[in-house]
Amino acid sequence: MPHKAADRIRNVALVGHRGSGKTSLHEAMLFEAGAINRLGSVEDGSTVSDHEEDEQQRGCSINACVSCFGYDDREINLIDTPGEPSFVADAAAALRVADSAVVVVNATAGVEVQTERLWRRADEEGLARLVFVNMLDRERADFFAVLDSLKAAFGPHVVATEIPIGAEQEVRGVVDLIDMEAYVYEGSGRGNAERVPIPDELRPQAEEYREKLMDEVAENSDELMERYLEGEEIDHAEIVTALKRGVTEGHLFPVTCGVATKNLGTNRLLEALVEDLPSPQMRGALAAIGEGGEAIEIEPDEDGPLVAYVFKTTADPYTGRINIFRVYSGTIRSDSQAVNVTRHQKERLGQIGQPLGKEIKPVSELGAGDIGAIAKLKETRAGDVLCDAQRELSIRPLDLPAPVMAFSYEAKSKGDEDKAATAVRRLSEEDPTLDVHRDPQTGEQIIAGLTQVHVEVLVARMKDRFGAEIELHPPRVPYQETIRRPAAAQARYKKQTGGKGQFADCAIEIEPGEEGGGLEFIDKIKGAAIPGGFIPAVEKGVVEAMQHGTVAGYPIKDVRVRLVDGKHHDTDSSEMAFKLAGAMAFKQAMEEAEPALLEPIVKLTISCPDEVVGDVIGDLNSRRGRPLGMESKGSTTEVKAEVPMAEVLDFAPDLRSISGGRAEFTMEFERYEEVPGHLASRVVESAGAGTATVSG
Ligand SMILES: Nc1nc2c(ncn2[C@@H]2O[C@H](COP(=O)(O)OP(=O)(O)OP(=O)(O)O)[C@@H](O)[C@H]2O)c(=O)[nH]1
Ligand SMILES: [Mg+2]
Repeated sequence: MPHKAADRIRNVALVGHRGSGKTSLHEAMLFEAGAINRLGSVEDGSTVSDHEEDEQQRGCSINACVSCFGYDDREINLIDTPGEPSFVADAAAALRVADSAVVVVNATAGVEVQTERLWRRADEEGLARLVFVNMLDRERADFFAVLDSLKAAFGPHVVATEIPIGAEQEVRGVVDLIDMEAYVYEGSGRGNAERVPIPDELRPQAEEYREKLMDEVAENSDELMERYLEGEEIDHAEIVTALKRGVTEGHLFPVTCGVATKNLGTNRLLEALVEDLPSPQMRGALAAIGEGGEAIEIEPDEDGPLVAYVFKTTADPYTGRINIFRVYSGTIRSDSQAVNVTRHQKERLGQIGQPLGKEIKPVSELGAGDIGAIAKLKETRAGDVLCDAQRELSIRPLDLPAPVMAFSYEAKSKGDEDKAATAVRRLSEEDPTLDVHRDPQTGEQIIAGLTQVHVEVLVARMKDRFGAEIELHPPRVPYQETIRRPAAAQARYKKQTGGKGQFADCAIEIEPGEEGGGLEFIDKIKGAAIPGGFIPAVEKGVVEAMQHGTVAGYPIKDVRVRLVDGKHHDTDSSEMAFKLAGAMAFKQAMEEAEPALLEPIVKLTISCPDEVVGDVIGDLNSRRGRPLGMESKGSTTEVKAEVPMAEVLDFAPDLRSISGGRAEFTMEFERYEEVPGHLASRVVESAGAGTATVSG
């Protein structure tokens, strides 16, 4: 048997800031490796990776895209990811299942916001990394300035293994600092690299950067360090071994460079992938979580029990649901069975395959370390684990930002509600950063995402894929009402129309109750003034009356009601009569109880660069915010504040513009508080007379 697959595979995520050229680089690598015969471009919407129509229209990746292809006797599973923060869930999932990452950086911009965030994620996942400085051909591209920005952001172990030949439009090739050879590129065809001696004028610079590289490489082997310090010659194989150790252990981050759209440097990058980046075997065991929260080591052994983790689900109205998974242990086979241990469901597995963009090449089996796709599983979706038999096993959930940009939505045309509901549900299965629910108080259907762009893309997808059109509105603020002082009332419901009459009488006392307590109903009836059987009816009447407050028609909360007295009639009393009497008594009592309007207060936790803290605080002040404190976390500051919900509906886009997209926040409900008098009248006005009328 040849060596096991887990030695040969490289699972690599391409990550980086939006527009750094990941999709173009993914394309060029596929092309150079011979997996495709035409070099597509993002401009023409012809890349393998951005195969969705909306990706092509927006010129930006929305979904992660996996391509499995062979190179130099190795199997590369390359995952292109979106750089736009709205779609970070896919970048996070890719970093979870990859063994290493290529961080793509724009040579004119250097380290950007999302570069840093994704670098941190890769740290958390313990991933080996190399950097590709792309767009060397652009005006003002500066490889060395970018190298400095990388070192400043990520430490001294970021080290160039290549330097460019020429600059901007004149860029022609790269110098390989390991072998001290140069490559120049002619056109963008496959095999466009020609090996040449290092140009004389670049020699001194190449020597200088080689020395920096060797200093770093030697640190990964004591023996090598000794010989290196004594000035001994060190051969290629030794350097590569030490470099690979440093990269795999996360001590060393090689920096390469090129021009994705010209297929310049991609052959070198492919070499680096197979030479320097770890295989699943080298990455070692996955730490899964057992029943009691204990760690279970899953070894990448293709003869072991099956453990496959689904990291991406796409909902397609034609092909159905497609799940993309990584096998951590064992072998997954076409036309077999598995158990979804997350959902305790058996799954019949049909044809499995290896994706290349949207195409899926059928295969009979995939072993530990590999990545594959499967269509038409019944219950399975991203985050689930497939095994051969039921076992208590889970994988640490992804740490994703909270969906803070909420809208209420409704189907654009009457009769389309079901279609809209299905589309929303299917898309929310695909996207863990999307929250859809019905607000229990306002009754509105809510769709919440990370940003406005995020929600807009989903709304467009609903229309394109499912023909479902929805309209978005700012969500209604779930105001409430309460009372400020005790009051009492007695009410009698009496009717005598012909035969049997209606009679009920009750006396109640009301007072402010505990915060968050809703209604506390206390039965203080003595001597069966109201028979026990009718008392729940009185309470029902109170509950109904509380649904529409007298200030602006919002539900009344936090009231204690004592039923203290009443009268009944042997033949004319009924549940209905007592319900009506209960509601009447409550409404009467409300008139004396000084009703008040309450608004929800949320707690914001904002993480922003130090420079914008002042602006953020200023913005919070203008939203009636109360700062709760600040804490410095490296180069960012965490600001906490309480703010009325009514004031934060447009906070997400505003924070984005204040901070240049560099701030993030989470929002959670805290409590209700009284609306200040001058604002209360505005809420009452906008609630309108209609809602304020009290039914009963
Ligand atoms: N001049 C030049 N343009 C490039 C290069 N690489 C990519 N581009 C262009 O830059 C733009 C963005 O490239 P993409 O490949 O879509 O970037 P991306 O990183 O995938 O972007 P997101 O998916 O939005 O994160 C496109 O117009 C590309 O044609 C390059 O090396 N040189
Ligand atoms: Mg892209």
